[in-house]
Amino acid sequence: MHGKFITIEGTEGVGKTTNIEFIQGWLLEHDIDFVATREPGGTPLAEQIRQLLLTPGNEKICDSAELLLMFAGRAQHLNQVIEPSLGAGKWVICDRFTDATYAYQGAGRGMDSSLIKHLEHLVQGALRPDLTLILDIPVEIGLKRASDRSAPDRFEQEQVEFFERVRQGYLDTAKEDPQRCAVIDASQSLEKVQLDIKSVLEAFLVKTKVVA
Ligand code: Z5A
Repeated sequence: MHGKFITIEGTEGVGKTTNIEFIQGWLLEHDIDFVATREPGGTPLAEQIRQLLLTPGNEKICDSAELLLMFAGRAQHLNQVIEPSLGAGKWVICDRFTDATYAYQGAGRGMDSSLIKHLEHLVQGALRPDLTLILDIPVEIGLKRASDRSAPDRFEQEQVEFFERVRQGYLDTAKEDPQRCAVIDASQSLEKVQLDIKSVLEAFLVKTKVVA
């Protein structure tokens, strides 16, 4: 049996890392075998690409190089981790995936979404997440949470307007694909956010069992 592919998305500091830990606990409780991973990254090579992408440096990375590096890492990650795990019946929980490319490189940087779609088909074929949790929060709150936690990476040095476009990009994706995407209000207390996540996961599990 093929495993399920769940992705977690959102702008900076929405609580993806925190809530992935919660999701892992929920999967253990339900005796579901899983792999937790992230993008950019997830394999040694893709983690090196992540370093190139996130570390602020002297050479400006042009938009098309940034886009291609995202998909280079993703191709390796799919080949080495995501596809084999799903094929072995495991669930894959991924901190960001291609919706982030539409949001950051597409809505944020202004790159043509048809170009992103083309690369998506090239790298992923028909593979898409089964469920995507979009944690949504006003940009200033997320940036404050992220800056309280650690020094800014290359993306976090962008202006607020960039993150506003990214946030809107995610909300547009959720509108276009409501069957797959669930938007969670991440400005609530952590307990409330996790109750909402749990109810989305429980509904997904029921649907999965009905379809199986
Ligand atoms: N990127 C891209 O451009 N294109 C792509 O295709 C892909 C990625 C895949 C790396 O992402 C960067 O790559 C990302 C987009 C780009 N931009 N950046 N930067 P990342 O996922 O590694 O990094 P991130 O987005 O910056 O995530 P983050 O800063 O690690 O935030 P987070 O994981 O969402 O949040 P957190 O660490 O769980 O929580 C932040 C703090 O808030 C922490 O202290 C928590 O305790 C606190 N927190 C969490 N939830 C709450 C609630 N509900 N209330 C109060 N406090 C909370």
